[in-house]
Amino acid sequence: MSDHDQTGQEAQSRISAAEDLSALEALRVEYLGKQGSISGLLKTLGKMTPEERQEKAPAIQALRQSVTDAITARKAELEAAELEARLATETLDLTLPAPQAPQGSVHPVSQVMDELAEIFADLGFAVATGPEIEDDWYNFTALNMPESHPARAMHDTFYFPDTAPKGGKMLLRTHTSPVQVRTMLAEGAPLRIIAPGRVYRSDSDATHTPMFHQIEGLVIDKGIHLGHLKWTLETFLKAFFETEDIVLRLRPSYFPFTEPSVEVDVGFAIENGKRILGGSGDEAGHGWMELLGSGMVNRRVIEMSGLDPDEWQGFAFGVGVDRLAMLKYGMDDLRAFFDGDTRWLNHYGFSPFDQPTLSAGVGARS
Ligand code: 2NL
Repeated sequence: MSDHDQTGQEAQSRISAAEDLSALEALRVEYLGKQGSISGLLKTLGKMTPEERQEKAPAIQALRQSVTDAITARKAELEAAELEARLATETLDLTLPAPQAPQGSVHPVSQVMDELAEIFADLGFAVATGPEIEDDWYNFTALNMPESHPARAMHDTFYFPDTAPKGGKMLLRTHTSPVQVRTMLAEGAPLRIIAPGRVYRSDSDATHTPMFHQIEGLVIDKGIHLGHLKWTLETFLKAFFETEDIVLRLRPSYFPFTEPSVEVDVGFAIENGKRILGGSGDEAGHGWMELLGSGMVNRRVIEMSGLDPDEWQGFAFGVGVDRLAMLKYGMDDLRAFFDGDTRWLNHYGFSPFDQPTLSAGVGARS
């Protein structure tokens, strides 16, 4: 056996016996490093005559190749073993419950908005949105409240110092009606929309916050009358409060944007000092609660929204979303809605998985 064969065999057995990557690296340096023994053999080729080199070179190069291959193979083995060992210690039991972590909740106002969108979508209403910063034409004039109209003063409006492009005043919308005017102007008739969103009034006490949420509804079509309004509100309230036992009382009222205008009361009973919706308010131990305002859209509003009032009629209504949430879920302080207190949110908030659906109930709670 030649010297090279012997070196080769010895190297092979030392390499396969290397116990870890650092032992293997030491062997690589010993054989193939700059000062390594095989590197030394390669250097001797330079000093040989061409004939001698032709004779000796193949064996030396074969030796270098076989040692390189052996190191590469052993390295792969050792790395695989190391990975196996690490995986064995780093197991993760995916069947364990998730660890305690801070959890968000859906705000009751958002939940109720989703419930309302679900109910009205089922009745063929689309959701319309628009700007919260308005000009006074969309917020007031188009709704039959011209400059000097006393209702303007009653709205406790937040005005901006700026002037609107059309020359009017800029303001924070006091209701979502301007969204509906914009939608009529943009889309024409027929129309079935709800306009939910934030509205602003400079008013603050136990039952009023300067920002609150309103939802308005608008139907424009041919031959629309108060019967359509009453059926729609009854159907909506039964779905929202998840009971067939809802009795409405329509009272004549006044809004500049509707004619006639109707205030809608809902009957309730008092149980353990709490108001429970249901039954006629005229029974003993019962009462009527004012819930929403509505009416047939004033023909002047239809006209200013770009439609012919002799061709198109409609009804509209408006109701406070925060108030609906309080009534359905039993909160008693409106101001707590906007404090951002996580204890309140943990108590009254909803799971993101409680999606309102008409089949499972719009107000599902986990
Ligand atoms: C309430 C009652 C109401 C409307 C809002 C409306 C919108 C258009 C045309 C006509 Cl575009 N009416 N909305 C109608 C009646 C009542 O709100 O108590 N608001 C605080």
